[in-house]
Parts: sequence; structure tokens; C-alpha cells
Amino acid sequence: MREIFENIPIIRYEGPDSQNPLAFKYYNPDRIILGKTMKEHLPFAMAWWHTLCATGTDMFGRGTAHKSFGKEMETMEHAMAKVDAGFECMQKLGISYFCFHDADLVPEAADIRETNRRLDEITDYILEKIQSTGIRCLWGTANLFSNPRFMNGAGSTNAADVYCFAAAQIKKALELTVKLGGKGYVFWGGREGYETLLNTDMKLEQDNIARLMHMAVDYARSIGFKGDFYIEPKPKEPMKHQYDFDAATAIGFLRQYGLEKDFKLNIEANHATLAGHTFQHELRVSAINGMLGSIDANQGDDQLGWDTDEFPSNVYEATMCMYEVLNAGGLTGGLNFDAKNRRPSYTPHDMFYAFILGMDTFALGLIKAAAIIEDGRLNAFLQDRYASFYNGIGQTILDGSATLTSLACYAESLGAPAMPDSGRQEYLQSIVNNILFS
Ligand code: XLS
Ligand code: NI
Ligand code: NI
Repeated sequence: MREIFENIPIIRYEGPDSQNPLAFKYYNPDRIILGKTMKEHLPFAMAWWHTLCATGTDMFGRGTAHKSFGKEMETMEHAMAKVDAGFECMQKLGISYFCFHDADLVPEAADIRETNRRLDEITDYILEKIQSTGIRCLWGTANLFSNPRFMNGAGSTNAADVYCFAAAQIKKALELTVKLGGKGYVFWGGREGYETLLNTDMKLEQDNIARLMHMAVDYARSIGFKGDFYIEPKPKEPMKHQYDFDAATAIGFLRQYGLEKDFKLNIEANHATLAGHTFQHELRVSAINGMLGSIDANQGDDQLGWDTDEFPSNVYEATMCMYEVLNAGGLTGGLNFDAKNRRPSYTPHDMFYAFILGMDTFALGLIKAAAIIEDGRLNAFLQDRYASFYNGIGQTILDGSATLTSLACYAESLGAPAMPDSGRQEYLQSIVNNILFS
């Protein structure tokens, strides 16, 4: 087997004092945290599109990174070389999962039947790699946003023929996901939205998206898919407005259309901030609704209003993420690095440095989140803050025996209401800092 990243060794844990750029400082897969190994807590995944396809092209310039992997671009030989490169990369980093779009795997042909034949061929090869390495598919999806035919959306298109092409791609992507043993299937509605309401039948579009999702669930279950479907919320980009705006909106949509049993959410950090939320907020909304499925682990830039898909470096954010994940009892999905190098970081070494950064950031986040939980002060404060609901009049509210009249009588008996206890935000923030930096 040809080695593609010849100068990159297997990346091992060397500890925080190591200055070896090709070693983990915090991610120690076998270390036990709260009863599970780090590897179990952190089911990392490689995103096929960023890692194997993206070259750093932007609106103003060509790619800077070479990802031919020694073959002619846009050929089946190149598609095979991407498989080799991807599996070598995951093996060297100790990453156990990957995520893919159909369009990431092979060059699209003019006729969908030929594209599907190519997809069969490449997934035969991927399946061999899965069997020989034990690396698994976290989730698959169909790219329903790049081809110009999807300019007005896929499920939300105005053109029934285009809707059928979307259906055909979803059908095939589901078959491939099942073939590769994928744990989940993602709907990211990049073009499922609008540019202007002047030309948009919002109700029809949303009804049609739900119809497509129902058909996808029915078909997937009929071919043996047991995993979760995910909606990946994002408020905008590429469309001005996207229907899956944020976690709360997506959950409302799923419940409105009776899809909530089959779907959970795939929360992306950078999408949360584009929606005007924190990453932690989106995770909490998902978790309290029983919908926290998987995570696209990346980060945005506070000064930029678009999806920069950076590898996560912010330990505070990662700590709050893992705090939510631990409190929710873990992920059924995984942590997919939907992240790419900055355009000037274009070498294979940069790619490995980026993954090391991301994996170490989440390892630190896990260590610190577990420390916050073990420390117990935050949780104790929270219990105490709501204590008035666990006895006396508060208890009657929780157990449903209260009426507006009983509460009003009680209020009258008090005369003037008391002030609630302080929220103590700054005190709590100092506890978090104390744990983070000790
Ligand atoms: C784009 C999305 C996309 C999904 C998969 O912003 O994050 O990459 O994760 O279609
Ligand atoms: Ni994503
Ligand atoms: Ni994104």
C-alpha cells in the first residue's frame, strides 16, 4: 500500500510537556474520565469534504492546497486516492469515524445512473477499508446544494423535476450509508430557504421538505437503517434565510410534521453563533428536548458573519460543549470535524496540526468539564437556586396541584413579595476559570 503522507508518523499522546508538533498533548485515548475512556467520550470523525476535497478556494482566489494525492483530479483514480488518503489520515490520528456527502466521493457524471454506478464502485472500495481498519461511517448525506439545479432548494424547490432528483440522490445516499454501516443520516438544508418572500410559497416549501423526509424515513427503514436521522440547523448561508434556523426551530418543525421519533439534531458550533446563540445554548436546547444526537465540532470567528468552519481551538467553548454532553449522558452520534485549514495553511502537515489542535481542544474540554462536574459547586448552586420549587407552594406548581387561585391566595398571604436570591453569575464564572486554569 502506497503511503501518501510519508513524512507524518502515527500521532501519539506525549502529554502537556511535549513540544512535538506531531503529538497529542491532551488527547490520551485510553485515559479514563468519569468511568469511560477518552476515546469513548470523544467519537471523533473526519469530514470527507473538507479533509479530502477542499483546497482553500474562496470567492477571490483559487485553491492553495494540493489534494490530487498523486492522481489526475476528478477521475475515479483520484476518488480512490482520496479513500487511501482519508483512511491513512484517520489511522495516523486514531480517528474512528468519517462523514460524507455523495458528491464528495466521486466526480458527478452527466447522467445520474452513471454517478450511481461510480458511487457503487467507490463504496465497494471504502467498504474494504472499513473491514480492514475497523474505522466506521458516522453519517452520510446527499449534497443537495452544489449542483445549479438546486438553486431554489431541494425539498423546497419550486420545480417538481428537481424535487425528484433530490429524492433520487437521497435514496442513493441512504443506500450507501446503510452499505457503509453509517450510524446516522444528515439533512443539512443549505438551500432549503429563500432569498425573497416575494417569490416564495413558504407553506408549500416546508410541507414538501417534510414530505421528502417522511419518504426518506420510510425508505431507510425498509432497507434496514436503524440509526438516527439528523437535521443540522443553520440560519443562513448560502440562502438569506434557512428554514432549519436553529435547534428550537428545527425541533418545532420535526414535531409539527410528526418526524420527532426518527430525528435528532446535529449541532454545529459555527451555525449556533450565526443564529445569534452560543454553541452551549444550541446543545442545551437539543438535550432538554431529547434531541441531542451528534455534533459538527468547529468554530467560527467572532468578527465574521459567515461559516468559517475553523478547527476548534477555544477551550472554554469546548469545555461548555462537553459539559452539556456529559450532563446529557453522552452522544449517540459523534464529534465530526466539519472544519478546514485556513487558506494559507496549505500543506499536509497543516492538516495534521489542525486535527491535533481540534482533538486536543476537545480532550481538554472533556477533562475540564468532568472537573466541573466532580467539583460539584456549579451543580450544587443550581439545585439550591431552584430549591423553592421542591417544597411548599413551589412543589404544588411542579406536581400540578396548583391553580391560579391557590397561587394568588398564597401571594396575598405574603403581602409584599421577597426578592429572589442572587444569580451570582460572576462568582460562578470565577469557579469555571479556577477549574480551567488550575
Ligand atoms: C454547511 C454544513 C455542511 C453539513 C453537511 O455549513 O455544515 O457541511 O455539515 O452537509
Ligand atoms: Ni456541518
Ligand atoms: Ni457549516
